[in-house]
Formats: sequence, structure tokens, C-alpha cells
Amino acid sequence: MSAPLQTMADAIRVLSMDAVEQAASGHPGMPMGMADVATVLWSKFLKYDAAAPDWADRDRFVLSAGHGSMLLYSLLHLTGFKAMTLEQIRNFRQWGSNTPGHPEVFHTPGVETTSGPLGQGVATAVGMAMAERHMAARFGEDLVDHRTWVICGDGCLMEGVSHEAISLAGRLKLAKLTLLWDDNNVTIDGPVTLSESGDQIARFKAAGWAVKAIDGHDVGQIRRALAWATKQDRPSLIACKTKIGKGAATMEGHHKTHGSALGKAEIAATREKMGWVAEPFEVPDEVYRPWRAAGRRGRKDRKAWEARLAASSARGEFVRAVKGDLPADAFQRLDQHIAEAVASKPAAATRQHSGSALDALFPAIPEMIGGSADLTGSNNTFVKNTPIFDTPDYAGRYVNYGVREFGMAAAMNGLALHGGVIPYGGAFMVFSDYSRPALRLGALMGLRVIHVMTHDSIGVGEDGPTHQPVEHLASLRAMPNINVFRPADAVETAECWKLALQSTTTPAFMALSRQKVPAVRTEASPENLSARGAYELAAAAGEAKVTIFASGTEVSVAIAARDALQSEGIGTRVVSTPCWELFAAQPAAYRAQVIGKSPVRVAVEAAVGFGWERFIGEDGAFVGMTGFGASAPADRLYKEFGVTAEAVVAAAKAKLAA
Ligand SMILES: Cc1ncc(C[n+]2csc(CCOP(=O)(O)OP(=O)(O)O)c2C)c(N)n1
Ligand SMILES: [Mg+2]
Repeated sequence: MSAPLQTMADAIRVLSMDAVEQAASGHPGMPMGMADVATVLWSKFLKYDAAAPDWADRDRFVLSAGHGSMLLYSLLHLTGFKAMTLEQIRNFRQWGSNTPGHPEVFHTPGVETTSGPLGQGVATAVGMAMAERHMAARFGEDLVDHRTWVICGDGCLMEGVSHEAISLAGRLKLAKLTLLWDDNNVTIDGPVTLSESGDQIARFKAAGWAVKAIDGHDVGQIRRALAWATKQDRPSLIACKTKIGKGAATMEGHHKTHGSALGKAEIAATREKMGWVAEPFEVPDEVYRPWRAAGRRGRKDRKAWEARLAASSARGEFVRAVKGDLPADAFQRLDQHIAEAVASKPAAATRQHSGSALDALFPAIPEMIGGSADLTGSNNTFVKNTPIFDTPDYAGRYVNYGVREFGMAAAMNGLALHGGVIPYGGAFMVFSDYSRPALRLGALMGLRVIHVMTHDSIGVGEDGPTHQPVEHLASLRAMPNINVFRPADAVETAECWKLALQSTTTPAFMALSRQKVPAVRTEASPENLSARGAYELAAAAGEAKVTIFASGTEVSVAIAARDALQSEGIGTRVVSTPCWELFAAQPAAYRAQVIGKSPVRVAVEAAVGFGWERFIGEDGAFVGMTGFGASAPADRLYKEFGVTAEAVVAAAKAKLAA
């Protein structure tokens, strides 16, 4: 290895082992092992400008093996990202630092995605590469022309989501995506061969990738491979044969370097072996010099790009889309659609209402990019005549994600992270279990991603309990920073779509029905009532003795129960609860008013009751599911499981009599 590059890579090694030692926690092995590959990438190939971490046309670098965060933090520091000071490296993993245990996007400038849950970074990067191709098709390669580079480990490739991501990327021929696999034959428990006998290279090849294997410590080979990757007409895998903890005096290649500090003696011996004389957290000027030059390498490109943008007729639209601002007239047609629905009172499944809302939104918001995990017709996610996103021109706005719920959700995170697009994707709600790790990461990152989850209860009917969510609403309502919308009819569905698009830092989960429901919002409202999360839909005639709370398809059940109770002179109000999270964010006075003071409170939802105490208190009655569903027509299931107006009336009367 030529002296300067070797020294540059050693700087990563030393910073990483010292930071982990200081924190007495972290992962030195991976940063040390991939230091050579990362050095060549960040000094010769990656297009970026350390002075402008948010430059829209930068290459994206994803550290899917997030436990190797010190690799990324070292790179950011050495190349001169202002926020990544030595002080931050010194405070690795400490409270208030921007050097958390695993990389966190929007927390640390230069970090492109939160990573650490292995495999997901690969799938997220696929979304970024998709967004790049789409934006390039929309705005031209003068404005959008960058690559996505990923470093992943053995663990990432063992995870199932890697399969979904790799096969989708191969099918879509995402040529500007390159995966650098840290092929070190080590995971925590020992050699990879303990649990793996597959052939990764053959696997990638089979999925349509260009593949190459190199010695990940040979600078010449690394250089040639990276140059080769940029010339492929399909995504590329470079298997980088490395030694974990490369450079460590005695522990090189040992799985123990994966996740613990090397210890004082080993670090001293390693410094000695490297000929590294600087103190911990000191980097000699002659090492900074080439690194800082690397950090400035992209500046000229960036300036030229800025000039092109300034001169471009697409500038306004480009800047707006990248900022994430909606077009001025985004909701014009949707508002009209709401007014029409109030008048025409359409009875249909809420998934169909969602399709109608999309018909009004999709043409007005050109950055929306839809898709579905192979259930397009069932999820009502396709707007007629939309071109499909596909090779070779990628201008299409609908993605055939295939049967890949997790891969789709993670790719949507990547699309949103890349910016300039607003992704939504459909699946059966029960399979949110498959996409859940990406829902969680999207919520943690605070991304505007819209999950269109249809078939939201036993209302699925004949497909039976495997396809009927019962615990999903409760479990998703427990997740921070995700809005779980369960609209009741056409008007609420449109309102919820509007809220989903307006929430720039919170993903939306739309729980939509398979079965038809009557309209419940039959009067025009000057405000978006769903924005309150819960609101009084029907007041009591006379004094309110009973309040019935319901969401989605059970709102009409609540209305029928109210009619029955009122006909017997029992004053009853109905509260619709399309989004608990938004309700929780309302002022206390509003919440108290909506919950009201009626002596009896009943909730009805075709799901488990977990969590409903917040509306009905400990003394309330819950009408819903207590276990899994069954296979039968939906009407029969509602009767058999007792999710009916009669059951609500009986529950209310029992409480009144108690
Ligand atoms: C989904 C997931 N499961 C488990 C972990 C815990 N974990 C972190 S690193 C690791 C081993 C990864 O091995 P590899 O990717 O080969 O990394 P290396 O040891 O080579 O650095 C595991 C199991 C995780 N971060 N994410
Ligand atoms: Mg490994």
C-alpha cells in the first residue's frame, strides 16, 4: 500500500480503537477491517463536499453495518465535516454527543440513514438508488447524477431483508448502486461458517448483479474494483476479503475485536506496529492534509452543479421537491372530493375511498411515488394510467415491489431519505408484521412515508385468521412517532390522507377496510376533523348518558347503537377516533371535552381492546376481539364475535344498570 493511503487508513483505525477504548464500549473490528476500502472510496470515488453535507447531488454513503459507526465518524472527522470535531469522537457513545452508538440520521451531519438493525441499510440504500434514478428521469442528469455506496457485513447478508433488497435492485437494474461487502468471515459468535455455507457471490449473480471479489486490503485492487463498479449496467457487489481488526497487534482476524475495546496493552502494541506515535485523539497535520483535501475534492463539482441549478428552468420545482414542500394547489382536488363525498355519501370500503383520495392527490403532487407489495388491485394504490417505475427511463411513478413487504417499507424509507419524492406503498395490514422493523426505523428517523395497509380487521372475512389483524392496531399505537389512521368513510379517509402528506416528520399507517361501510360524515365541516385525532361525530339528544367511541368500520356500528339507545330515550353520543396519536397531542381541555362526562363509556373496535382504557377508563366497556378471528363471510364473523350494535347496546345498558 502506498504510504499516504496506508497512513490515512491507519488514522481511521487509531481513532476507532481509541474512541471505543475511551467509551469502554463499541465495535473496533469492523472499522479497522474496512479502513482501506473506505479510504479509497472516500478519497478517490465518493462524490461529496465536507462543507456541504446536504448537497442534493452528492453520492449517498450507507453504512449498513451500523455497529461500525466509528468508521463513519472517523471519515466525517478526517474529511472535515464541521460538526464532527475531535471532541465528538472523544465523546463517542455519550449523552448529548453526535457520535451515538449506531449512526443516526438528522442527528449527525453526513449520516445518510440510521443504521444498526442489520440488513436494513442495504434495503434502504435500494430506495435511495431508486429515488436517484427517478429524480434523474424527472429533472435530467444535469441536476441528478449520483451513486449510492453501501458497506455491509456478513450479518447484513444473512438477514432475510437482504434477499428482498437484492432481488428488487437486480430486477430494476439499479446500476448506480454498489455494495461493498466486508467479507471477513466473522460474526459475533465466531466464523461465519458456523452458520452459513452459501455462496454470496453466486446469490448476487443470480439476482442480476455484477459481481467481483477482491482483497480488501490491496489498494490497487480496491481502486480497480471501484472504477469497475462505476461502469456496470446493473447493481454491483464487491466482495472485499478483509481481516476483522486489521492492524491489531495480536488480535487481527479475531471475532473478539467485533464488539469490545481492544484494551490498553493491545492498543499500545498496535500503535507500535503501525508506527503511530500521536497521542489518543491527536491526528498529525500530515495525516489531516490528504484527508482534508479528500473532503474538498467534490467542491468544484458542487459549485458547478449549483451554477447549473441556478440556470435551470426546473430550479423552482426541483428545490421545492427536495425541500419537501407540497405544491401550492396540492389539495385543491382533494377538498373538492371531500365536498362531493359529503353530498353524495358514498358507501364503499375505505380502501376504495383511499383510491379515490389518491386519484385527487396523485396528479396534483408530482413527487408522490406509489407502489404495492403485489396487491395493487386489493390495496387500491394504483392511479389509472400511471407509468410503471422501471428500467430504462425510471420516470414512472408506480413501483411493482413484488411480495416484499419489508423490502418495500425499507426502500420507502430510502426514497424519503433521499428526498425529492414522497413514497407510499400498499400491503395487507396483517403483514405489517413483516414490514415492522422498517416502520420502526421510519418512525425513529421521522420520515414522511405512507403505508397503505388494507384489510384491517376480521372484516377480511373468508381468508381467515391468518389474514385478519387483531393486535396490530394496539401494537402500532404503542410505537412512538407513527400516526396510525383508521378512517371511517370517504371524508375521513381523504382527511387522513391530507394529514399524512402534511406530516413531514412522522410516517403514516393507514388502516383501511376490505368491506363496505356507510358514510358517517354527512355534513360539511370547515375544518379537518380528523386532525383532532378524535371528535364528537354525533351529539346526544338530551343529557348524554352514554358515549360510544369507535374507529374505522366500527363507527357505523356505534351510530347504529346510538340510534337504538336514543330510541329508548337514552342520551348517547358517538366519538370517532381516526388517529389516537393526534388526539393525544390535543390540548387537555379539548381531550376532556371529547371524552366527556357521561356516566357510561363504551368502545367498539374489531380488534383487541388493549389501550382503549385511555378513552373508556377502567370502568368502561369494550366491545371487540379477545382472540384471533376465523374464516367465514365478514358479516357472520362480526355476529359470531359479537362486534355489533346490539352488543354495544347491551354493554351500555349493563353498565347503566350496574
Ligand atoms: C437485525 C440485527 N440482529 C442482530 C444484531 C446484533 N449484531 C450486531 S453486529 C452482529 C454481527 C454482525 O456480523 P458482521 O455483519 O459480519 O459484522 P462484523 O462482526 O464482521 O463486524 C450482530 C448479530 C443487529 N445489530 N441487528
Ligand atoms: Mg463479518
